[in-house]
Amino acid sequence: DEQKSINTDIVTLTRFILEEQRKLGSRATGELTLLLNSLQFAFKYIAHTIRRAELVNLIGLAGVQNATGDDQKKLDVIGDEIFINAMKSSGNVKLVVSEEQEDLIVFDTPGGNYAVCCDPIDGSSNLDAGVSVGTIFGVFKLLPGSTGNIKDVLRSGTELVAAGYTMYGASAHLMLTTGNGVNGFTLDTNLGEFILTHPKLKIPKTRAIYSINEGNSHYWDPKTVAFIESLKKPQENGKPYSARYVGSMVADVHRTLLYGGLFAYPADTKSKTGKLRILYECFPMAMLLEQAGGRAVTDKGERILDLLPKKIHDRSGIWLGSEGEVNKFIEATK
Ligand code: P6P
Repeated sequence: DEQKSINTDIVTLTRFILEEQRKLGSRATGELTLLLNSLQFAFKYIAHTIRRAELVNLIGLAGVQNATGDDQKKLDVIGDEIFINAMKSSGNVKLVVSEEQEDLIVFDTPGGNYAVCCDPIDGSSNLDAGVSVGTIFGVFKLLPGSTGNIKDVLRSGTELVAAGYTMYGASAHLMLTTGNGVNGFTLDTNLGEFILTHPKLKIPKTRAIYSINEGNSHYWDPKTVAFIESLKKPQENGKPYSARYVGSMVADVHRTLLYGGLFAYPADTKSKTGKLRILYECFPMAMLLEQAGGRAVTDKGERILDLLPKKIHDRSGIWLGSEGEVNKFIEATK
């Protein structure tokens, strides 16, 4: 009956982060805990703003272009401002790299030992169609003795201390890793709390789903064309792969994390270095996938997290998902 189904011991994100901090014992300064709490406020406020967008007609072009030349939608600009203000007021963040900002932002407020890279509203081109979009983030600790400069973010993804995304769909889903596995939280709008709903999430080792924009196939490497074609043939079990592509990275990666499969945005003759940005799309998703037992590699099969970006908006081709599916790609195209 109703009584039995009520969980009287829910784990909120706040409680979860504090429990994680306690596990670290004296090594934990509590700073990352405070930073994650500022991040969760930003996600709650962006979720709230996106929900209202349809109502208060915020949707539509803001008439400006962002650093990477995408048409900027009003919500892109608002999401970016919400995020930057939440990071600045946290007192823990020294610098921010945002898809929406050409240069990195160094806060003049004293203190702050972290650098946050983010795409405030990834997939925003789908907003008007009500498709799920999301905020993707990666957190670096400043280099020893640094007061905050570009060297704190032009580094290997293996140095990230936290990464994840919040997908704004029917509910807001936050998938987070601090290097100790992946945990998923769902925003309860009545409580205003993210609740732990996917503890210790692991991606299935294989799944016959591939997720790629086949509209680019004319520009792909021939080996990529042959590999994707091979997935369309009946496999050992007599069935071909299913194709699933939303066109919003957060939505495509979220489905891949939960169901398994292979997501890819390869570099090609049209986008020679790929489309997705290393610092705030490839690195965070690669850390999440590896922490969930999956893989994330470049078109040549190298580990995404080992890349070293030279500029803050550098891009890379990316293949991520179930270990078995990424291995299949590497085997077929080496
Ligand atoms: P395409 C959205 O604009 C985005 O940056 C990612 O969220 C998404 O994976 C990709 O671009 C979609 O690109 O070329 O398939 O529309």
